[in-house]
Amino acid sequence: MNNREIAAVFEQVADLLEFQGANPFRVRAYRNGAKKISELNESLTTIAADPKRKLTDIAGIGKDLADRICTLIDTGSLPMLEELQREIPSGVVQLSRIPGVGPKKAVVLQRELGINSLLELRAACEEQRVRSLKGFGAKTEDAILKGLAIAEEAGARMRWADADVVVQNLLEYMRGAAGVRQMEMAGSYRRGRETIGDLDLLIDAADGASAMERLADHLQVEQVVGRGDTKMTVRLASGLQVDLRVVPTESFGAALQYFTGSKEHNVVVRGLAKQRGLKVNEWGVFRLPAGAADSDAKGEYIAGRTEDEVYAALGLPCFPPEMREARQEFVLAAGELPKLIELSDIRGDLHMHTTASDGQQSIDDMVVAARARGLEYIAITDHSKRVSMAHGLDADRLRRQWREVDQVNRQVEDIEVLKGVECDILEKGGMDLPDDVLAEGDWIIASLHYGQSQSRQQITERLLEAIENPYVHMIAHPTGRLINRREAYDVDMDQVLAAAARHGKMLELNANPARLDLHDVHCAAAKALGIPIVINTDAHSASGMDVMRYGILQARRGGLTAADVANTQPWPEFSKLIAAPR
Ligand code: DGT
Ligand code: CA
Ligand code: CA
Ligand code: ZN
Repeated sequence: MNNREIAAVFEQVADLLEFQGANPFRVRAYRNGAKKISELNESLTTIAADPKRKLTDIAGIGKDLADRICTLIDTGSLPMLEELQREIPSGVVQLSRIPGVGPKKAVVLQRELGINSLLELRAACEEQRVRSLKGFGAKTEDAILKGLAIAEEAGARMRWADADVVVQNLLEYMRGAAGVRQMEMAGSYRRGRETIGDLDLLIDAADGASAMERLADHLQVEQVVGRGDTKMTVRLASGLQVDLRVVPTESFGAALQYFTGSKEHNVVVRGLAKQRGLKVNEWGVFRLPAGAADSDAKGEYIAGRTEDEVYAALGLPCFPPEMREARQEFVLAAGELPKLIELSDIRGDLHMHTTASDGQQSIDDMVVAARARGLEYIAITDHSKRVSMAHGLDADRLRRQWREVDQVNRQVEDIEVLKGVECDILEKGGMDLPDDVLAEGDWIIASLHYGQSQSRQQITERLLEAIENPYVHMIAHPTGRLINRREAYDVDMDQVLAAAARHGKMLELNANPARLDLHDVHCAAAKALGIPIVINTDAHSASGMDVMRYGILQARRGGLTAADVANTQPWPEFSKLIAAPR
């Protein structure tokens, strides 16, 4: 964690403590600490790692805060904050973040008016109930309304995996509407984007009005934002907005194509249509009378029932939705589109943790889980000792674990179990375990968990050094970003990719929905350089292996085929890939 992130955690703690009405001195200690930290010129991680220095020597950092800083650096989270978050309704924390509200006012709004969500806050402001509160007034009310607009503008985008839960529930429910003939979720959800702004639901139904009625009645619907004859917008309790469109059967494919997007993809599609004297919109593909000004002329309907039909009318293949970003797809369409990777192509999972470090289950449990998912090989890759809060393994413990892995592997006939490790790349550079230890493993992952706020040059050099280490097979989660939570560390990915290609090393696509790291564009860049990608779950429990499908979606957005992904290879082939002379 870098200073800015630690400061943000302390600010959050202060907000929550204040909300709880805690001792103001305690609240101030956290706020002060946050302020001091954000003004520091030196990384807390560096100071904490130096045995000759103490965090408490920093002005404004007492024993209490110093301990919490250590916890944050070691684990990336703070149990105290998590507990506070459990106790305090998240809606109220949300309130306090609205510009013009703040924690003090949030407390009053919650206590006096029972407001727990942004929607309730907006309603209260619009009904002018806020201005009558002591210390608020009409000006404050206005400021809060403006603040709400800003917050909505910045509106958090939901991770795909979280949106997927909402989508599955919604589709299941809407299938119960009368006379539904076809139903699809279009938009960024269908394209498998990392985050989703809103949901775009298309329904072809005998009775559109009753489909809209059913959506309005959905328990998850907090507000019907707008409603027309064929279009309705609702906001769900999760904050996600859903645009429902009722579409005639002969236009369903055209609407699906149109509302799947992306906008950029559709711009190119319309351009190509125009070259053929055609016009394409959400109602269909139309042939224009010769010499007609395309925007006005109606034209003759020639396609629209299915997406296949729409693209075919334009002389284009039906692009998988994940490809529709106006990147490479129109170039690829000149030949045959690549057959994108599917979940069933995966044969191995090469990043997972057990109780030896921060996992929740044993090696045997993970083998059982792998078998249930049809895998042929797995690697046990617990953390190395640097990750002290995860009880990372030193050389002795790792060697003992590897003997156990060998034993399990001998007993298990149907699955190859590899002796692996997720070895930290140290802040000062170099690996957390000596080469002679790494040499005894089957599968060595290098990853960078600490010193993430270092300069671009430092981080890049640390990664390059790991790639050059003859015993390292793969770099895990190469950019370190956490979606909606933490930016990637500053790294020169061009150099990392070039080095991986030069040294024949693999790069991970970590399938954890919070990571999805590599990004799609980097997957495409790696593919172009012939770098094998490995899609791993980084499972910390048996069920953790279920995230593989998110990684597959991301790989598809990167245009990867099974051949581009090393862990689609059968075990005999994969074993050759990793046994190459070092
Ligand atoms: P999101 O919701 O921000 O995650 O991203 P999308 O791609 O789902 O965007 P959204 O919901 O605004 O619209 C869905 C698709 O509908 C979009 O990819 C293309 C199409 N679309 C929507 N509005 C327009 C528009 O004004 N012009 C054009 N050409 N296409 C649009
Ligand atoms: Ca959308
Ligand atoms: Ca939309
Ligand atoms: Zn891991």
